[in-house]
Amino acid sequence: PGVRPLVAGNWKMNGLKASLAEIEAMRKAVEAGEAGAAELAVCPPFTLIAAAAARLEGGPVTFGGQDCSPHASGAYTGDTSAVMLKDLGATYAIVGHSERRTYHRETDADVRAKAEAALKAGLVAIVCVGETRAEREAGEAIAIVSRQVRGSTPPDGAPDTVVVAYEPVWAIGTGLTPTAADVAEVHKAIRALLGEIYGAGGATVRILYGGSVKPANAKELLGIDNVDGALVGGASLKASDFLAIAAAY
Ligand code: G2H
Repeated sequence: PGVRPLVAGNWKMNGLKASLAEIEAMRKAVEAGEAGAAELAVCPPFTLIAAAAARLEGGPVTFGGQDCSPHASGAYTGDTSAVMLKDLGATYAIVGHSERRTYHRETDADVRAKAEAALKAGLVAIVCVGETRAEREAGEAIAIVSRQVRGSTPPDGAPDTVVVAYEPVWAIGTGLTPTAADVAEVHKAIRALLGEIYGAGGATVRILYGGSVKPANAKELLGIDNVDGALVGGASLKASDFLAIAAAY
């Protein structure tokens, strides 16, 4: 609905110093007008964010963290706060990615607390939701995703401080993607819920699709109604693939 699409790269626990060259290549390509109309964002691991920030400063490519603490600072060994990300010039914090929900047992309430911390720090929260294969096979996809959206989004945010990313867990890193009809159905349900939560603002919250997005399927997936961009994992590590996805816009 007239919003600028967002193509965000989630590097997960991938990337070493040498990968900064990919980030430089992304900036160059976007500055040269080779990346289409979408906003490009990259979320490298925390170890690379400061160096990425230096390379992206003043340019059109935005960046963010893959997680943030619900706290602003303090005795939380190993954690990184949204305030710290903002301090480096970040725009986004991904929260509630299914890998965090699974491996770190994050609940909807945990994810909402992180999203609220992100907003408080002046970041945009990319709130991830998605059903497992068993949940989809049991016909529960919409119910699960609805529960996650209701429970994980910050009620005071939106439309431009919240992004929702729908990532069916069974499509993540597997090469499997849902049918266009399945994606359309879930995104439509999320759109309706966002209207309930945020009122008129819900219409312009960006809803991203994530899960095995690659150059070969980007055009189809990104052309679906209520799909306002993509959260890209594996295919965001190489600038050429990432840019080819963004070129769908
Ligand atoms: C889903 C996605 C990015 P991939 O997790 O968040 O990863 O594109 O590798 O499936």
